[in-house]
Amino acid sequence: MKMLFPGLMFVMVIGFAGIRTAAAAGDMTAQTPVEVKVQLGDKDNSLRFFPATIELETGKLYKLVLHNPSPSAHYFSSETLARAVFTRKAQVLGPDGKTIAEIKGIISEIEVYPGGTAEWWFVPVKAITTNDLKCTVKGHTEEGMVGSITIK
Ligand SMILES: [Cu+2]
Repeated sequence: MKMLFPGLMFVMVIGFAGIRTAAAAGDMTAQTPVEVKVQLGDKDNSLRFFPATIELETGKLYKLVLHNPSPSAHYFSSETLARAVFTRKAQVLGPDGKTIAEIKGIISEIEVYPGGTAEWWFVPVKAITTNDLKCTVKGHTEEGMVGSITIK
């Protein structure tokens, strides 16, 4: 019985170390992000998303890069996507491509101005299929600036 106690302590110490390691590995926001690029409009001012179909998977960290090369401001807006992801941050890039602002908290839509780029870093936590991706600038949805998003 006297010999059993040190052995038990050893098992407990190793056990707690194991729990700590498992918790760190479970931090999905610490992954290297999968980059997905979506262009809002184009130089000819087409009212489209390129691509208009986006496929994602739950549990992976994504860096959704939203670039607007067009002469008009555009929104990237999907209520269903916003409710199916955990947002780590959003970033605004300056003309040299360096981050000039970082926004934390819940994001539901992002407006990108002509020539601008924003990044939305998130981890999808729910499987969805939606056609509610749209640009909410007046008239753009009606002109076809819409898309679909699937999270598997
Ligand atoms: Cu638009």
